[in-house]
Amino acid sequence: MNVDKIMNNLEKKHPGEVEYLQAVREVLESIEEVYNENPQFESANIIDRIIEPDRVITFKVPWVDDEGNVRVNLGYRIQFNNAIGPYKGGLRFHPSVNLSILKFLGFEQIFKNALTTLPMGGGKGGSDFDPKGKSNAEVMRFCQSFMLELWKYIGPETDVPAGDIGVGGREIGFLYGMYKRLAGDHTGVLTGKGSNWGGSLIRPEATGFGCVYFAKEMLATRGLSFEGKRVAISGFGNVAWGAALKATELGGIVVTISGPDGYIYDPDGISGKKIEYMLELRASNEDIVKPYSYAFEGSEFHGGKRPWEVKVDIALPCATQNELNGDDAATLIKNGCICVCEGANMPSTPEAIELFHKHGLLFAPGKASNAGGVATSGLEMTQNSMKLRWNRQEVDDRLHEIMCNIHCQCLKYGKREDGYVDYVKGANIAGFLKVANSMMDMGVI
Ligand code: NDP
Ligand code: 2IT
Repeated sequence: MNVDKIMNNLEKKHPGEVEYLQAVREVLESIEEVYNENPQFESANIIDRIIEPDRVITFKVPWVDDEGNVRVNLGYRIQFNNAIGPYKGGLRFHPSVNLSILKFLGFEQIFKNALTTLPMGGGKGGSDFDPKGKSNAEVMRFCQSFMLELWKYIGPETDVPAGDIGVGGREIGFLYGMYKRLAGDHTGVLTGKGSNWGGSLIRPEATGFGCVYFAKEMLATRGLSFEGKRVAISGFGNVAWGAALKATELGGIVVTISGPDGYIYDPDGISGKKIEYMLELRASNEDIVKPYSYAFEGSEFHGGKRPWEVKVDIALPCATQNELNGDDAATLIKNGCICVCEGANMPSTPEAIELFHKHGLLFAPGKASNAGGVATSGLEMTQNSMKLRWNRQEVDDRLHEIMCNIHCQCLKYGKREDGYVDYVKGANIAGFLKVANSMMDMGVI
């Protein structure tokens, strides 16, 4: 395989799709060796077939705001690959959403879902709609209009969307209500549903919990644990919240959270009611973390900055893509950080990852360490199909087991001769082999 040649061609076909190209390059570079050892992949042209989505659906979403103005947003669903199960992946509502971002997320989702051990293909969707400052009624009307188009393309055995940035329990409720009305049935077409109407317990916490379970396994390879460790978390959304809860429960001291306006440093630790306050902040739709510094004495707000300048042992980036660059990585390393475990999708830039590897840090890519969210979505689908419901402990135990399993897969394919584990390589190879071998079994379709 000639990665540069493939990437040059892809760049020509999709100029300017930087996030998508970044994600594809990372995977190709990791799997190059394994790919070359398996000539059957080349004869079946697996690479060209796996790097392009099966289909890209785009549509307009007209809706009426509270003042009676007619607004139009763009809606998307990328059905990337369904070799191992129905397309599965979240919906993102954020003004930055574009084709490149959704294609990168959909591409990552293929391998992440393969790692979960559950039968789920990869997909992603969303809109450039900005939920910030919108009323409940506006969000509902937008979601209903979005689903009016999307419902034609999804189904419990076809494509099962869920949440992501800007899409939480409230949005899933509005989307599901509209789907139910249009389709006339009550099937598990979305995950992240409310627990009264088919949602799985632990799904809200799952991504953050899973990320911390994964970090716990990584630390254990060096005889370490969360106990007494200082932890920097970025973001203050769903993933950051779950990660803060579990890291604290395991004895870690979470000292930062962040938003687009800056970060909060709380040397006493963000625990107990402070974590619950994160939910209030998020629900306010204000998009800022600054009010935390008024609510809790001793905490500081650092405007326009990112939390990676704080001296910590463990960093959990849980906000968004490319939010931790080479300079941030150098600062974390200088300050003695030992472990970086991604809760978000692709938060570390390639330069940052290179530095983490060079300096021997424990580093986990999101497709392995944040897979707990989609894994628990998979468990929600299972419960929906069986028409029953597991208790919290049962779901949490399965989530924990899945995260340990993903960790083992990374060790299997990522351990170097000197003992260092390249989790990026491990995750990419394990995910790729499962999908590529499944594609081989099914012929050229
Ligand atoms: P939320 O909407 O709950 O929170 C997202 C957080 O990231 C907010 O703090 C948000 O602030 C911030 N953020 C979003 N976009 C930007 C941006 N362009 N610049 C700076 N900050 C930004 O989303 P989640 O917690 O669900 O998602 C966080 C990350 O985790 C994403 O990368 C997502 O893809 C990933 N993820 C989510 C899963 C899930 O189950 N929810 C599963 C696996 C991964 P604001 O919105 O105010 O800009
Ligand atoms: O990035 C992700 O894995 C998610 N946003 C969760 C997707 C899902 O289907 O639960």
